[in-house]
Amino acid sequence: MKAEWYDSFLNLNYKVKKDDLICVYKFKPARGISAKEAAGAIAAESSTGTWTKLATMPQRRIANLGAKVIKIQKDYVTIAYPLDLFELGNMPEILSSIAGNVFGMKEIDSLRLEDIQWPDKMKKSFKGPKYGVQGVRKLLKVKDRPLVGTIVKPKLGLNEKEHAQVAYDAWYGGLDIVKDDENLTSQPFNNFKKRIKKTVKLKEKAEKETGERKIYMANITAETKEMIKRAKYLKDIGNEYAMVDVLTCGFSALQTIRNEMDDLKLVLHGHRAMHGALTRNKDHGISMTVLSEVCRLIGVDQLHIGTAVGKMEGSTKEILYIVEDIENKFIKKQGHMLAENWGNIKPMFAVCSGGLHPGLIPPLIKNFGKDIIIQAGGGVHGHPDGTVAGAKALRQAVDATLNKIDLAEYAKTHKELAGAINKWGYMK
Ligand code: CAP
Ligand code: MG
Repeated sequence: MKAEWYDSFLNLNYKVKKDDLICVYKFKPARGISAKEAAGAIAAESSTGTWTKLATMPQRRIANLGAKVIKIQKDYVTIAYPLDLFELGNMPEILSSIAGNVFGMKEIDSLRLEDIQWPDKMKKSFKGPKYGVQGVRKLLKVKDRPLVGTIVKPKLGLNEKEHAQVAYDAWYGGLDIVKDDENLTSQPFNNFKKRIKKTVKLKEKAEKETGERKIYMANITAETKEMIKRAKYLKDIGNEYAMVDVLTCGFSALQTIRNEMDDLKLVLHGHRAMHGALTRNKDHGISMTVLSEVCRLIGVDQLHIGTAVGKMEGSTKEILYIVEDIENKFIKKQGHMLAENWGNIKPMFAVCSGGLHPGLIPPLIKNFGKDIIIQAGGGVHGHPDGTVAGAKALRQAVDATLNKIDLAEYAKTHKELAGAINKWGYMK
């Protein structure tokens, strides 16, 4: 049965208003459905419409409130959403509109939210990162080289004392950052408070011995009130960072935690566990670009975005676009991706992680530049001579790359790096 009024959401001559939110979707109409019908359905169901005309429709014109299909070009449809459709500062509501029911409709075979252009009034209703790239660099006193870090491995199973020792070895070996893994919270074998206490104590020891600032990104992921309690504990014990699994926690909880950071003043590290369920299928779901923009607006200071050279899916082209989109003030229109002016929303630090080891550092820095946070777990703790050597090898690979020295050449005088590239090889 043909829906009655979806085509009234088509307005290809519509003149976009400065307060409109603009979305680009990649779409494939279902069999027997025209591109216009499918596009109208997306606009209707993501704004004011439903499949049949309504007796409850008020006399006054609310058509202006409805979303408008402004462009259909090959596989892409562009839709303009009047600002009044949304509650400013409420990310869950905004996503329930533009990324809600639309993915389940029979009118489409597949649908992917590719990019969003955010109106200024909406951007101003979010806090953005408290620290961002420059704030994190200032905290660590590292001016322009990539930050290097590790994840304590194995991701689960170590007790608090073992965890703290692995972290200490990584810092002692020269790494800036140690983080908990995305699924380590407060399990029977590793209690949150005990872990933090032991690890922060050894962080301070490593800082004294190396003379360098060190960072511990402790995972507070839990029920929202519990997350706030854990963040307060980190603050009280003098730890500067908290880590949150942004998707499994949800954007409502993430906004709550970001609000708490105004008082607690912790840096927020965002892990994107579960993103693949949304981002992996290039025809259906939500792009990592959109998830990154949502996190920048809400105010995560740094976010995992991929490596292209490591173990996780993601192309150099897509990841490079995301690095530019989250770290720059202006982003130009590129193909079907929209231009953006981030105004006063601070740049969010790009985190490259997943299957990295010293041998992959040259292409990583060549592709994405120096404003990245490099995280290697197996690539440090899997070093044949252990964590301290693994940490040294990662730092050495960064130093060699920044000084444009071939890794094999540099390894001749740096045995830790030699150990790493003998085991894992290297890319130029
Ligand atoms: C990396 C990692 C990170 C992934 C997440 C892991 O460990 O700790 O969670 O990087 O993926 O558990 O796999 P390794 P992404 O260094 O040992 O691979 O950054 O793509 O979100
Ligand atoms: Mg992990």
